Amino acid sequence: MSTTTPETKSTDTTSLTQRSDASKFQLPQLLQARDGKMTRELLLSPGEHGLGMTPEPMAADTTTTATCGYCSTGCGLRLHVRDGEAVGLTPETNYPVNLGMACPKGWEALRILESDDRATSPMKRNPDGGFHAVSWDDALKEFTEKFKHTMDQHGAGSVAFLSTGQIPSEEMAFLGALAKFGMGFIHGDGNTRQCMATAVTAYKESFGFDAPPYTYDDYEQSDVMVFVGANPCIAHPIQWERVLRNPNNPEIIVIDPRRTETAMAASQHMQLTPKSDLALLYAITDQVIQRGYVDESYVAASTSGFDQLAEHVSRFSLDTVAASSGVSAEQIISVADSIGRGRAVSLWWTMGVNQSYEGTRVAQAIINLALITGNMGRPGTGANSITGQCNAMGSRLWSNTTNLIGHHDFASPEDRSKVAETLSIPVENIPADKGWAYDRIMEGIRRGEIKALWVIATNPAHSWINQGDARELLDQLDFLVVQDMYHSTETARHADLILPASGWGEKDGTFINSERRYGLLKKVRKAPGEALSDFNIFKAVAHYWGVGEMFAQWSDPEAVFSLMQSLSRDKWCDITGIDGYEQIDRCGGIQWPWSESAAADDVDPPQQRRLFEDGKFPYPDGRARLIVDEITPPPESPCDNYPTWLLTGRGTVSQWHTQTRTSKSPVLRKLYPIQPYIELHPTDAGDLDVVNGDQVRIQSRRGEAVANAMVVPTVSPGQSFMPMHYEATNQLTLSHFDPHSGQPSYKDCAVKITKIDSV
Ligand SMILES: Nc1nc2c(c(=O)[nH]1)N[C@H]1C(S)=C(S)[C@@H](COP(=O)(O)OP(=O)(O)OC[C@H]3O[C@@H](n4cnc5c(=O)[nH]c(N)nc54)[C@H](O)[C@@H]3O)O[C@H]1N2
Ligand SMILES: Nc1nc2c(c(=O)[nH]1)N[C@H]1C(S)=C(S)[C@@H](COP(=O)(O)OP(=O)(O)OC[C@H]3O[C@@H](n4cnc5c(=O)[nH]c(N)nc54)[C@H](O)[C@@H]3O)O[C@H]1N2
Ligand code: SF4
Ligand SMILES: [Mo]
Repeated sequence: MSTTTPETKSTDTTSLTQRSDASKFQLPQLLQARDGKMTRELLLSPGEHGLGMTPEPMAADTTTTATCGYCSTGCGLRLHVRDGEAVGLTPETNYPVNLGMACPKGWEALRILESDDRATSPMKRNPDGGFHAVSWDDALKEFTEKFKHTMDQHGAGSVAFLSTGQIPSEEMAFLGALAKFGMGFIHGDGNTRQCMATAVTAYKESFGFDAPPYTYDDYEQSDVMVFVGANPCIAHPIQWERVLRNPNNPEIIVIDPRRTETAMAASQHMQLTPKSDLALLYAITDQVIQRGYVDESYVAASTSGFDQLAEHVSRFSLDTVAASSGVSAEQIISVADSIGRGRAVSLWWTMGVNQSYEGTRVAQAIINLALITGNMGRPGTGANSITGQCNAMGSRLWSNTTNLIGHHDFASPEDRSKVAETLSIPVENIPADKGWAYDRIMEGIRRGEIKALWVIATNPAHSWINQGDARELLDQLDFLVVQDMYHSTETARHADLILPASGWGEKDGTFINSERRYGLLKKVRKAPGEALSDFNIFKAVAHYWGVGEMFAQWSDPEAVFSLMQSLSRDKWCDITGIDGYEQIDRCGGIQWPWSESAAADDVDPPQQRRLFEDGKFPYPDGRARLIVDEITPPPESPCDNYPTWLLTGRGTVSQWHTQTRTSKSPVLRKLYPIQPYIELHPTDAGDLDVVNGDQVRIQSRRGEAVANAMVVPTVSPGQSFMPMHYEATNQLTLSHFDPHSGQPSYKDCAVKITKIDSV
């Protein structure tokens, strides 16, 4: 299968995307001209074809607020609406998350909706490799026939979906329920496997529930903050602003192999050898214990496993760990003292931990430190995983991928009955098998077991680890459907069918941010051409598959929100007390949990709430588990042939992931290097005879890439760093995973760097 870029759209459709005045659109004529049978108007009118599609009304206000659709900070944005169409935005001053601030991505959120490569009609691959536009009717028939045929021939396990942390919870819930209960899929996962799976597994095992305990107010209430493998200056800039507002002159400790923007602002930077976190955290824990900082009454009342923990960490002597981690014994003691003496200590982690082949145990080492020092459930404390995408937390609760929808368990007959009853679907439609995670789906393709794949709002041909291999696997499929806002993504190039989706600003629903806050996104723009919200695409698929009736009550996003509320009843993530979207809007978002009983007095929820204030955890005995494990070496360390560590991650505030969105803004494009670059230490650059800006070749055992050298002292000698935003980066990375969470270990492999001599 070739990888040609889809052909450009007709002039008519291009002009559609560029016009800002909705009233001038002449959709019916345009679409009828291309397809006499089914226009978007028909598709959207409930009566026609029995589709029951939701009309997509425009907001009529002059201004309205919505939660940003990029990172998990979940800033509130005020949208300025003229003639039913948002024409500008400003950060919302009266929103408890961002208090009037936004980063450049947020400011530019509307601009990127207008772009020539927006997918404006379904597109089907031609036999010669190109694409041609087809009607929704043709596309949906093709979709249904191909998936049904594959399942008939090879069984329910031969198909899968891969989704995202970037669509609203209601759409995730719909997709997961439709695919697994309606269409009979067994396998489905999301890009949150690349991102949050480790934190989920760590919390579930340690607390008994996937429950990040904090609220952003904790950034302002701590007196000691420890950031492990997190660079919030770049990746969560408005959360970082909250740190800067802390009035306690907090001590900030950063554990990161690079001297990041965040590390530069820290009082202590532990610049450790990559992947030495577990030993380092155990040594710190041992010092905390030895130096008498354990909160014994908290440990006795709220935890189990302290004796094993103490015995285990006692094996991590200062000298050995100092030698292996490159962090001095004095600094280990000093950090232990800071954590031990702090009044309110919070520990935060992100991808430097989650994206590690032993990340689950590293996250749990962080959780252990918070627990044994009693830094939990009080203002300014917590073991706090910062999420990544705008709705990463939504996907954890609602995507129905390897967890049964609403934090239930596929393996549990009681959970299956509860879900079936709540959703009014036959219980036998709910598989008892939780299905495969992302890495296993990819391996399933390799073995020829997965033959058809539906990809929604993610771009694996760029973002999956060891990209060359991933692309080969995508080409091995009999049928690949890509549902995206843009037809030009790296993954769309491998597709057989492209379904055009509307994006943030063009649809309604809820996102859940890092501090468990449900926030609203709103439709303030018409999607271009025939693009439909993912919600309406799922509805149309349900109809064409013949299960429209099963989803009759899934009429619009708010109706699905109400189903989600029922599913959450009596769980830690209970949201039965929320009085619909209106209350979420009025209250500046609402954090879970907010149960009916909490709401009994008819009060609005307080704006800043944290979990575990009473020292009780979700396990039946109310105790958190202190979990430890053996250290394992990285599978690929630098050697003679590949002498340099390659670290990867976020490069600038203005770049988002695979750049399908951020590259569309002229303003953002000015704020980051367009060409791929690699950060090198001056000593290494000198050895390679490379100066800033020189082109270098980077080779790993998987592939090779070319990038400009950025010579900076922020990486250590022997280490290099490439942002993930460039296609080149994952051509180098090594497929390896955390065994507990299945999350890819993106940040450790070995490369060889050579100068490319200019001619
Ligand atoms: N501007 C921007 N913001 C974003 C995103 C974006 O694409 N662009 N993406 C969002 C998403 S989905 C996510 S998941 C978050 C990610 O947010 P972060 O996790 O903060 O960002 P990263 O740069 O991926 O990784 C953080 C740090 O881990 C360090 N690291 C690498 N190896 C190790 C190690 O062995 N140990 C330790 N301790 N640290 C290590 C890296 O040097 C890096 O500084 O950002 C979100 N915010
Ligand atoms: N080397 C390396 N690789 C990494 C990482 C790293 O640190 N290092 N980080 C990993 C992490 S944490 C993450 S989260 C992943 C992210 O990886 P991806 O999910 O592949 O990256 P995105 O560019 O966010 O892709 C989202 C896609 O959804 C589309 N889209 C946006 N909104 C909508 C919508 O509403 N509907 C539909 N249908 N489509 C939409 C966008 O156009 C885009 O194509 O990358 C991972 N890859
Ligand atoms: S910090 Fe995150 S949520 Fe806030 S404006 Fe920037 S991208 Fe949007
Ligand atoms: Mo992520």
